[in-house]
Amino acid sequence: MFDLKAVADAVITGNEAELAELVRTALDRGVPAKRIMDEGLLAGMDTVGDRMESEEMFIPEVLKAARAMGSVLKTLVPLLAEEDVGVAGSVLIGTVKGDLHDIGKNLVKMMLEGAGFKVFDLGVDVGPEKFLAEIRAGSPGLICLSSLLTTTMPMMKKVVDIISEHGFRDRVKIMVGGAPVTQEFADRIGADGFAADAGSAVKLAKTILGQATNL
Ligand code: B1M
Repeated sequence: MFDLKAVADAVITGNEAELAELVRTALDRGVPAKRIMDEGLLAGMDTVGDRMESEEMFIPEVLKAARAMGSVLKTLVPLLAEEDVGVAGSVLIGTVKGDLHDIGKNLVKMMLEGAGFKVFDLGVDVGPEKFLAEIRAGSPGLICLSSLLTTTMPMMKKVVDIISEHGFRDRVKIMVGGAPVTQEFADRIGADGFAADAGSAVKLAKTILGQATNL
């Protein structure tokens, strides 16, 4: 029986070397990657969020935790991703303007790649004009927007609006996600879908692009 609380604690303390070792050991002992992710990494990051809110942890410590978590995603994500899909389409992904959170966005990106999507990552703090320029330059079938702050959620609507205003709305599908985002919000801003986590993002992307391109 492997204690995943140790994994969560290594995220909380931002101990990268210990976290890598614990994740390796857990995998060696046959703990499923999904359990390591849910009960270890995400549980740890939830505690970080709570402590941030109650001002027991501050930005430098939160960043350390975020870096530690990011460092083991490369090991875990390929194990989480489904293997049975061919290339399903191309996706443009980014965290919207004003928002610098990228762990969840990176997780969604890696899971989509693992599922056979070609993903172009615009990074964080991406404005509506940048999304528009990239849609013009390439031909993504799907745009994935991430927002972790209630204050940056309205930026998602701006992205949807600029795409519509420039006549691209019927050519691209738009999915939104991030901790404060809901299905109701997605409907309200005219997005095509909402995904609560990286696994559902992959499923929804397949459905949406399947609908769009009859794959
Ligand atoms: Co920030 N932060 N932060 N932060 N931070 C939150 C989001 C917060 C909830 C913490 C809290 O107070 N409890 C709070 C937001 C409150 C609110 O808006 N209601 C907050 C705040 C206030 C802030 C600052 C304003 C703090 C300050 O400066 N005073 C500041 C803002 C900076 C900015 O962006 N402009 C800030 C800064 C930071 C750090 C830079 C220190 C760091 C980010 C580092 C990084 O990302 N590289 C950080 C962190 C780490 C967090 C918490 C602790 C963890 C976020 C995370 O990575 N979770 C977070 C608290 C929390 O969420 N519990 C918090 C793990 C990740 C795997 O989950 O991102 O939810 P998540 O992604 C999930 C799903 O949401 C979904 O799938 C992912 C995987 O399952 N998903 C998508 C995400 N994007 C998707 C896109 C899709 C589909 C699904 O496309 C279709």
